[in-house]
Amino acid sequence: MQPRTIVAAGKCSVRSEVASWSRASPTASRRHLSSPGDVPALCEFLHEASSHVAALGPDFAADRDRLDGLRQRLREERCHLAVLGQFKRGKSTLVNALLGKAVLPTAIVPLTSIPTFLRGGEELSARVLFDEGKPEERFAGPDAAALAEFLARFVTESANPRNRLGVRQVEATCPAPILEQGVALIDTPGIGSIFRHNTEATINFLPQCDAALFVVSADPPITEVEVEFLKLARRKLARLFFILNKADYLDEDERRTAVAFLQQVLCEQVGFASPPRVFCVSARQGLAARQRRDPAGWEQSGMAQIERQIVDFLLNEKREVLHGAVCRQASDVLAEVERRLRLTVRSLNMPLAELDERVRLFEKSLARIDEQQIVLLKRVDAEEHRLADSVKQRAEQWLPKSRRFFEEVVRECERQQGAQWSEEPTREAIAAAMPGFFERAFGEERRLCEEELRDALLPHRRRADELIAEVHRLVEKLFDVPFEPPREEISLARAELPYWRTHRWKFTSIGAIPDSWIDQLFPLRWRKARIRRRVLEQVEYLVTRNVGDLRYSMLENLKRSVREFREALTGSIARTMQTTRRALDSALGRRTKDAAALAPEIARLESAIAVVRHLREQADPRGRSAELAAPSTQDPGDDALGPA
Ligand SMILES: Nc1nc2c(ncn2[C@@H]2O[C@H](COP(=O)(O)OP(=O)(O)OP(=O)(O)O)[C@@H](O)[C@H]2O)c(=O)[nH]1
Ligand SMILES: [Mg+2]
Repeated sequence: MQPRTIVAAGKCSVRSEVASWSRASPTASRRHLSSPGDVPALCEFLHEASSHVAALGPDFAADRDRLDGLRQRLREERCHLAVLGQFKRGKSTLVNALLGKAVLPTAIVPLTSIPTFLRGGEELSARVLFDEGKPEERFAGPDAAALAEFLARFVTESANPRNRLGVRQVEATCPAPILEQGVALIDTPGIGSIFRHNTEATINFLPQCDAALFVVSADPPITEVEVEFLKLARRKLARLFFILNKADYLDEDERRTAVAFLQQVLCEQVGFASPPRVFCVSARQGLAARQRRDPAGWEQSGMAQIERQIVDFLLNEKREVLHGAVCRQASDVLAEVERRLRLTVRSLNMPLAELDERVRLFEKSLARIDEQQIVLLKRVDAEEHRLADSVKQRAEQWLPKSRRFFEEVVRECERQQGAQWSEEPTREAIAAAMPGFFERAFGEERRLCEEELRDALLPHRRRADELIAEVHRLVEKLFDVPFEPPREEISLARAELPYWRTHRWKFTSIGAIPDSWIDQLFPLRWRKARIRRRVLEQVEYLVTRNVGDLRYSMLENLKRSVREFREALTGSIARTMQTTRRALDSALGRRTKDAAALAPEIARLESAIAVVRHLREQADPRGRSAELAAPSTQDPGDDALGPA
């Protein structure tokens, strides 16, 4: 799109320029931008702003990229909605119903063992990622049943017991209206089954979800495992909705009783202050209704309510927060553009000798800021070493903790089996407990590591902000261009996919048949001692390997987080320095022209400043752009552009 204002600048006055811009897009933008749900209007605004900024020349390419990045972020925004619950409550069926297609495997035995992440797409497809460099597996094709069959090979306990295939992540796309609206659905392994690591893995990835549907059913009523899980989930999830599934088994009276019972438990045992709303549905009937395109059946199944009330609510709520953040960031980018335009204008108007002198002073001070940046980066390096030591120390502590835990598992087996104590069931018990124990350890470690990292890096982030502010203050002092410190730090960074890892913790393997034969030849006490020695050797081996993996994962996470932090930090300081330098260079370059030749140049820049200010006011009508009068562009005609 050809930018309207700036290309034409220089041929007309600032007043007519800005006035014509205002006429071209009257109050419409203002009205749209103030409505948080209107993502298309905000996208259009960002596109327009980006075109204006791009037309200012290559020195503004990074600002244009930032505006384009915001637009991209807005477009890609998704609400991550997980479906949680005890095994066999109908979670996978509920996701299928919301999609209108049976793409996830379902069964009457505990099944889903690995989370599946579903996004919108033009056709059905899936991708399975593995640990240890194994090539990914892909599916594409129109057949939902074939996709379900493909997924069943990887995400089910029966086909991939204890994740022996080493699956790390499973993603699928599906052309479904709910996914196109911006919801991403995550089907999760059931909690409380005999596969305890499934429960722990689900708990570990809760912080990556925006909200969850917690699925229960009347038969059996909510269990102790669910209550315990909910106590945890409540702390980690901002939004939790309750679904009573399999309502088709119940008549009206039974439904009322089941809902009342569930609400009572949620208040008395989970700690809700007032009874949360419970949605009664039949996911199975809902899916069937969707498949035969029967809107009345869909409504009757109760699923329509979930779609309407929960999903719409979540999307709007999330959009509102994001809308505000994007507007403020767009306003900050435009403020920065405006600041540099002013700097160039100010420099063009300055006597040449004075300009040279000030640029020299500016460069001298920048060298000092550069040095401080190097000191800052050294401190971040030292912080990384300190944090890595702390991760290593904590990992060491997991060794005795896990030894104690598994020695107790061994003792418990011995107690239970008495004189019949044998090796094989003990190894099985260790194998069953190992992934769950380490999933929990992983969750605890990650939480601690994140807290420590945040506390450690915050002062350095502040110091970097101070250095950036110093560059701005320098410009303010030398060139009289006002500086506005950023109002708040808004992080829009969000992983496209939740970054959970499905770990493959090491567990027991081969039985020791020959040893157990020999054992029979010994008296009971000796036999037990032999078994104990062998299983404890095995415990030691497994515990050491798993703690090693835990430590490796944590150190890798730490390295990645610090690297990203360092890049963001140096990036923002360097950007501020470079762009300011370029604004000055550009002014110095133009100063070789004679004064008369500069007049249209200055008029063009002033007109651009007026346009950028106008854009800022739209992005952030209550922001401070309006308060900051622009001395060089102050023009009676600008009054029309005052704050809304
Ligand atoms: N009657 C009835 N049966 C249902 C309903 N929803 C699911 N089921 C059945 O319940 C069984 C379990 O369904 P799944 O969707 O596999 O349950 P899940 O919660 O994903 O199970 P896991 O993955 O093992 O945790 C299947 O036989 C489904 O057909 C429902 O609304 N009504
Ligand atoms: Mg399932």
